[in-house]
Amino acid sequence: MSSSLARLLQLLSGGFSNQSQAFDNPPLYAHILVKFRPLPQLAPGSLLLEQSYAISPGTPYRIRVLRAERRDGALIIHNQALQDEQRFWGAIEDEGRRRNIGDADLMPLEGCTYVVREVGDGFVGEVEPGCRCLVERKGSVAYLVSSFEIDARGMRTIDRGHDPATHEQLWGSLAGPFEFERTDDYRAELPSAWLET
Ligand code: CYC
Repeated sequence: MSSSLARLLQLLSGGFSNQSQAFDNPPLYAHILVKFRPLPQLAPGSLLLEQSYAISPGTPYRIRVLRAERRDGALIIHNQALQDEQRFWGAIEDEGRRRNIGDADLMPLEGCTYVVREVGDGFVGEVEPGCRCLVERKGSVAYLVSSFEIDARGMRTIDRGHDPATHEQLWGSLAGPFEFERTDDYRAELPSAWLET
């Protein structure tokens, strides 16, 4: 029997694409690629996240280091940006460059931790309460309301930005979640020690 943290790490460690959704619903959904890959040299539960538009996989729009852990019986995923992140473009496909990512490169994104719970045979995560995950888009600051669901088949995500004063939605999907199918499986790269806790 593996722990829920181990199962979350195993489900996350993969590649995902919403190709079918994007092809069926242009222009509502861009075609996006998401990959999560273990970073064994960092603290247990650390995964490199890369998100890119399928039309330009070499210039990802978001690179982060996530760290999943159990805290007070609950599962959470910390979100960290990378100093000078362009240094790590392409690292998702290059083990040598992934290994160069060190603790000194990480910048915690306060307020942007996901709180995750087990639902059915998968997990659901939502940005922590408090409206503290502040992001800027086109010159306006918004707080992020984001959730994801993951299971053996794939992942569904929804990101929205809201005005910190009025709580009005400023941007984000009106049409519903991005629906990703699993394209790659990187669970074999998880250190066995991470799965024993
Ligand atoms: C921002 N999207 C964010 C942020 C998070 C996520 C955490 C704010 C903090 C950050 O930049 O890291 C979402 N991060 C995730 C999700 C996971 C994760 C779901 C999986 C566990 O690790 N985002 C998209 C679509 C588009 C979108 C292409 C749909 C509307 O993937 C928009 N997300 C979007 C925008 C921002 C954002 C516009 C804020 C500004 C920016 O980053 O450009």
